[in-house]
Amino acid sequence: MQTRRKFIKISSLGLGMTAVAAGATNLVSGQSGKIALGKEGPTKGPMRKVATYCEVCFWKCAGWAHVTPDGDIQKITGNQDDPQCNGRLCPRGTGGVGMYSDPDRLKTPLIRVTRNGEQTYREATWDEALDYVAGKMKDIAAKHGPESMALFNHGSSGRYFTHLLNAFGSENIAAPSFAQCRGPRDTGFELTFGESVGSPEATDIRDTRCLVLIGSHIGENMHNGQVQEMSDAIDRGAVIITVDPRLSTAASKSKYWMPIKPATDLALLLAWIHVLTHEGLYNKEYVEKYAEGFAELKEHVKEYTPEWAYGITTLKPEMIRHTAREMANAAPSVIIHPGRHTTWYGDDVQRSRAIAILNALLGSWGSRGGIFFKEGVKVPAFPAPAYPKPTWSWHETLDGKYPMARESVTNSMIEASIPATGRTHQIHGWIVSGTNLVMAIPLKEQLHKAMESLDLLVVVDTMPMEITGYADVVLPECTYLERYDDLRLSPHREPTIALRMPATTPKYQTQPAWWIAKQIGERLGLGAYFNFKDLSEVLEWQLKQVGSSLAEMEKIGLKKLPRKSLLYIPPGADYPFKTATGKIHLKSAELAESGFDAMPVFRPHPQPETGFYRLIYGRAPMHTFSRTANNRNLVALMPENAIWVNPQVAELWGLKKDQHVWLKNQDGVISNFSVKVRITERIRWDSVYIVHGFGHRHKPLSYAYGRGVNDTELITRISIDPIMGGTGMRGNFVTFLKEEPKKEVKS
Ligand SMILES: Nc1nc2c(c(=O)[nH]1)N[C@H]1C(S)=C(S)[C@@H](COP(=O)(O)OP(=O)(O)OC[C@H]3O[C@@H](n4cnc5c(=O)[nH]c(N)nc54)[C@H](O)[C@@H]3O)O[C@H]1N2
Ligand SMILES: Nc1nc2c(c(=O)[nH]1)N[C@H]1C(S)=C(S)[C@@H](COP(=O)(O)OP(=O)(O)OC[C@H]3O[C@@H](n4cnc5c(=O)[nH]c(N)nc54)[C@H](O)[C@@H]3O)O[C@H]1N2
Ligand code: SF4
Ligand SMILES: [Mo]
Repeated sequence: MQTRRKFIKISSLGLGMTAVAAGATNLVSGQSGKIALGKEGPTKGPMRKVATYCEVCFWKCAGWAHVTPDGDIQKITGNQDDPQCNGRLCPRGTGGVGMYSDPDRLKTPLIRVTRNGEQTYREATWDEALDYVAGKMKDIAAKHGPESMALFNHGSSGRYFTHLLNAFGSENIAAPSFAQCRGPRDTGFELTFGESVGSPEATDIRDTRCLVLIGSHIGENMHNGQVQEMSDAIDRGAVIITVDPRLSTAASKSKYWMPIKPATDLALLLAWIHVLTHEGLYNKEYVEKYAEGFAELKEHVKEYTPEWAYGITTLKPEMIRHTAREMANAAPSVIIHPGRHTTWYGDDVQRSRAIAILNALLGSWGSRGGIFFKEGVKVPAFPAPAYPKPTWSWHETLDGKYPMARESVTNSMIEASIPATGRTHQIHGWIVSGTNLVMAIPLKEQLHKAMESLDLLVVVDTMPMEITGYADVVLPECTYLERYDDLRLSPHREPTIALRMPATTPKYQTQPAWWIAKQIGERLGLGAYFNFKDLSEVLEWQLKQVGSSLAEMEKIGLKKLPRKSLLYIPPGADYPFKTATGKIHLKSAELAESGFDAMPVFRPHPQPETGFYRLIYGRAPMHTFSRTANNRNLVALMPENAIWVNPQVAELWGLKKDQHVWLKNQDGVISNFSVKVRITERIRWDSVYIVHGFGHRHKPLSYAYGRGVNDTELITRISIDPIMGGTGMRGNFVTFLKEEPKKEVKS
């Protein structure tokens, strides 16, 4: 174990490159709201259109970068042929050019050094930085085995480091998109149907007659194709039912808004199941043919009446019955949306199971207007030797917990990085690529302990996000607009291939992740796994296998291929589900065998004490998590978050519109910064709401620093789902401080 790793502000460097950078781009004045994209007046000559797909979020819309003859990116537009976006990007995708032109970008590799007893970074050449990383990885492998290197990743760049680690001999690879995001949903659906809905979700919103959103706030959650389809569905007269303690944008467009008491959704879901089963409203033919465990389920929900649920959810029994009938009337063209960020209260797999069961009772899986079967293009992997077999993997980091975790659990990997007596599977080094763990993971103390204990912490990022301050080595990646990446092959209604290629040369000394991984690989003697000069060679080879070419893809950006499989189950056909028995599991023997409830059971969650309000959080259409908080184009659209407070509560506290308050949680943790009050009837009195991704405390993020508050800091209590390890984050309660609290503001 090395000396305690201190947080370093990247600004403490003499960044010689900055001046050059500032001359090369000119943007913006985020604060005054004025934006000038690119240079003053376009350079003469025709613009080039370069194929790309967006990386501002993981919907990955295909588009075009419009580039001046001298290589300046003027704008980004959607690709008309892409069914994921239909030629229209969301505000974040359009503003994506701000990621490329951000003057605060990481510019050179950095290495942590100690000068005069103080830890700081020094600028390094790529050779120095890569040699350092490879050297340390070799040491770790020699001392502890290659398995003790782990990767945390999110987004396109993670793939190359996954390949690197697999070639090195480690399968310890984790992403917050499982245990902090969609893990409970995927697990609940897999336990029920044998598979989940994937990303982009296979929800047939385009053709649905009834869409039920349980806290899923489509419209603010801006997943493009989904938003477009929902908007069309509303125009067609589809019934939208939204269950949310807040009048979300989706709720405001819905026929029914059900302002549920937070943390009680499972009671509502069970009552709906009760109505469908006990009033004979379920899809009998479908259930008889494809499902098992119906009689037990019916018996199980006998007492879960709408009257019972009323006392828990505060939703009137007539409304529960009425909405259940709306679903039954529309069946099977009905979707109880599985949601995506589902780590809420710690019993999230069971809530997702209840959602899956409702879909099964209505016959929506495999039906038009329900959930379709997705299909993608299968492209072979570029030839490389087989990976060595590790002696242990992330499964061992679970310590026998979370038996249904189908993917590795970030929290367990972090815990396994903290030395403890008796720990046999210890992690000693991390590569972190494309994830700002400091803002994404609620277990702050554990995270810090782990980061202090490591022998090596490498961060690959485009921006000086909080996580970079903990690294031994910071490797600056170029943005998605400056690089090739793997082909986008995400399965959906139509099989498609989308190309991302460099629209211009990388700024500063930045490099693509594929290059960084290859360089480290070669230094580790793993060159055979990176047997290409440039990623374009790999893409050219792969495209050839499916009858296309790079030249063709450069012209069209996106290629559609014909479907080979069915989109829906043909009427009356036999369809084997991907479960062990081939049937939908209304009752889960798998869960029972592991000691969990075979069918969802409602158990109450803690409620706020007097003077405290439940902290709930979500998305805003113009930002993606914390990654866009410094993007000046998007900061101009939404500079900070505000706290939504019900008028009754505002009156009680004497809060005024736009007044700044600090938030204090149930454990006495106070927000680093203050936040504006937004007084609105659109939120229940027992809850407050903020958009995640704000309240950055790393000063080099000059536009994001100190704007709004960070929900993650206030999430000190988590409820871990015992089934798959997800960190339920909505069991925290805050109160208001009207005066600035006396405390040191860390930066
Ligand atoms: N409190 C709280 N916590 C949450 C959530 C919440 O709502 N509230 N949401 C949860 C959810 S749903 C998720 S999916 C996770 C997401 O958590 P993260 O994956 O951490 O999400 P981002 O904020 O997008 O962080 C991405 C990081 O990638 C960097 N980056 C951007 N582009 C590139 C690139 O091209 N290359 C590289 N190498 N890096 C890049 C950004 O600068 C940033 O540091 O957070 C989870 N955690
Ligand atoms: N613009 C934009 N869009 C995004 C993202 C982004 O960063 N920016 N991130 C993407 C990602 S990775 C994810 S995972 C998704 C997340 O988006 P979703 O999966 O749609 O939603 P959540 O974040 O789970 O939930 C937010 C909603 O839940 C409500 N809510 C809070 N507590 C409760 C409760 O107890 N019961 C009910 N019924 N509702 C409750 C909140 O009021 C809010 O409206 O968004 C995706 N889309
Ligand atoms: S939904 Fe918006 S941010 Fe996400 S990939 Fe599409 S254009 Fe980009
Ligand atoms: Mo997510």
